[in-house]
Amino acid sequence: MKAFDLSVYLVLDPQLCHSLGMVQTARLAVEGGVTMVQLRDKQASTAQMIETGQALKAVLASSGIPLIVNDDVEAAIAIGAEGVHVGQSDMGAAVTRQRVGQAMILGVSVETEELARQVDPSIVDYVGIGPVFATPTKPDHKRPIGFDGLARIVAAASVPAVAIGGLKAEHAGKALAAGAQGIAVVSAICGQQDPKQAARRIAEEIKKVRA
Ligand code: TZP
Ligand code: MG
Repeated sequence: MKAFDLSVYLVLDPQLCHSLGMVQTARLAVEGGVTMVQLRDKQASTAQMIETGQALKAVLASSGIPLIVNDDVEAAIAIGAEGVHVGQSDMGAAVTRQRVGQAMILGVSVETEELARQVDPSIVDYVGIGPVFATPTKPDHKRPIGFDGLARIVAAASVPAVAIGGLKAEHAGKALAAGAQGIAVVSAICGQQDPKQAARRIAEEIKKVRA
């Protein structure tokens, strides 16, 4: 059984994280209580992904928190990352699974109920669902789904889900009420003056909602 916790899922973005850098941001966010970390850098070469990923791996080593690599399967394997996340425009889930083997965590982005229904739980470990809200972090995002859309898409998926898109600590309650296991955030942590405190706020909110 693959152990992972989608509660507070940090997605690193090199632009938004640029003041502290992705590695230092991740270090602080882990201290604050994030439960998953994804390296997402759409511009980076595989060599750059590997370099950053190895530094992230070192930061996460003692924490037990999985490192997930967005899109670049080759980099994910080279880094020895715990997982890989692919979008609808990336390599398909089945091909990705073949490449990474059974042990790696495989996440897939889904934006509609139809895509959620197509997710094969023997291949995919979790889905990222969004954007809940419009967000400048991903300029090419699909139409926002809101919490109602989130609930419908979560219900259509046969694997655990994490919500994404414009989410802040105060949205944790609604995301969990819609059936998501947690929230995935970029700008709520990356580029914040105090990423540790920002992560802690989200982690505490999730804890409060679950209590
Ligand atoms: N996928 C859907 S929305 C999004 C991604 C990667 C960006 C989320 O960023 P933010 O800053 O948390 O709104
Ligand atoms: Mg992708």
